[in-house]
Amino acid sequence: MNRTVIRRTLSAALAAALAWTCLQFASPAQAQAVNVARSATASASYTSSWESVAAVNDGIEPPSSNDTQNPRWGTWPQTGAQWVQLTWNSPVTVSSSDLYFFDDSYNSGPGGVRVPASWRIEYLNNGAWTAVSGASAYGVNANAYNHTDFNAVTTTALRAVLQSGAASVGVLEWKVWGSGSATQAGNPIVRNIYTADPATLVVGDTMYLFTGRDEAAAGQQSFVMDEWHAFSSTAPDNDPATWTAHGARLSLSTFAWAGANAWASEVVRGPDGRYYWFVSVDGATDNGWMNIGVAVSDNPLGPYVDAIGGPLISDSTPNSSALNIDPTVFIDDDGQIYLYWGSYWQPRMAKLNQNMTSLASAVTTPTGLADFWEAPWMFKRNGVYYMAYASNGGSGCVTSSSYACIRYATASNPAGPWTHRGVVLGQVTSTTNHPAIEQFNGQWWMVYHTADAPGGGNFRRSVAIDPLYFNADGTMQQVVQTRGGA
Ligand code: FUB
Repeated sequence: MNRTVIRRTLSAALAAALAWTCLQFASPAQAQAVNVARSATASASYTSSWESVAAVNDGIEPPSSNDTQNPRWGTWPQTGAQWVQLTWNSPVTVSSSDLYFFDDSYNSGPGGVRVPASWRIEYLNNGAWTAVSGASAYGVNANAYNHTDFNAVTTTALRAVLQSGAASVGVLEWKVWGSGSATQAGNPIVRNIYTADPATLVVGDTMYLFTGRDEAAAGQQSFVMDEWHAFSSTAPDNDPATWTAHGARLSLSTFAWAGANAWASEVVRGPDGRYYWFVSVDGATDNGWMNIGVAVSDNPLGPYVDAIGGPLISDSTPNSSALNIDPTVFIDDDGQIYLYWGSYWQPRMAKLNQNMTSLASAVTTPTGLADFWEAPWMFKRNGVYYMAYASNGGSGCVTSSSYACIRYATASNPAGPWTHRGVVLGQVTSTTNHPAIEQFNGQWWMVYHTADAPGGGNFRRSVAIDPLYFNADGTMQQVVQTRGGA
């Protein structure tokens, strides 16, 4: 099959699909309350054309007040009294808030947006804006949340009125704690953006989740993917409240040689203790299609830099796959490192050197991965090697070859041969299917993506997580997919 046919086949194999509510964060101090801001619609007195008022309740944790990576609300060049408002479809009862100001003077920024001179919280009270009573504090700190307790009010709208000081004003995130109109628990676990191609990594007491981001417009029939996001949890579950969003942590711009398609990825801790983010990207400077690149960082959340300066795997790699995507890296107990990848029914494997950035063997073709399509995920349990992968054929799997289930195979050697064991995750609502399997605190999890989010589709996917159980003989039970608290 030539490249043109392959591309058309990919497009044909993937068909497509609103306003919604989002991820919540619960801190110990608000154990009973939920962040109802996530289910509100944000509006403002004024928003600079390059900023976004939706940023104030998008659930992304600001790295600092001068956040240059994530969406922000700012009013430059407007000054004076400026407000940002949260509106709910039905009444909420709220009694505290945490507000994080946008201030770009930090670290020698231009300083066109600064913390306000003062501010207050108002609520809609029988059609009139009324200041909340009993406010404990209206802090104006940068690089931190400013917490305010106040006497509980029941309302459909709340606003923060900011009086500018040295410059214009802005807000990066506003959490409002209360009850009512709360986001429904359950899959999908990220609700403010569309996410796809999950990969997990456990570091100490934290499970990290790395995903691609689907940015296709409603109805668009192709992938628009430019960046990868990170999330974390110390108690992973399918309740969005158990996950913290860290925003985009890697993008195409990290790879000077890449042009498009921030597709599936995986982060692995290398022998040197650093974190290696293996990604699928379309190279801009070669004649081929997709490549596998590697970025490296001292921290799971970055910052990441290109570790090679070019692709690790490309179409010019001898015996590479028809489509060089979907890397999964496995480090065995003896320290040997293995890279698996591939699509279009062509799985591939090569050993990696200890530097994680060069091949230590020729590329080989694993055998026994019955009906392999793409998206391999490798792990080891009780001395047995497991390979899960997306399959678009075979019995008991899919209603049409446009869709994929997740099959798995086992082996006694990481290089195979593999023995097919069956289906561990059935067809999902998106045409593509992509697994990450992880154990955390004794519980195994299947992380995957679907088209289940409001406005979702084949190119607007959302990550979900459900428990995975092993039988006594080491086989895996088929995962029960849940959604929306079901
Ligand atoms: O997200 C783009 C591609 O779709 C991934 O690389 C595949 O695994 C499939 O999920």
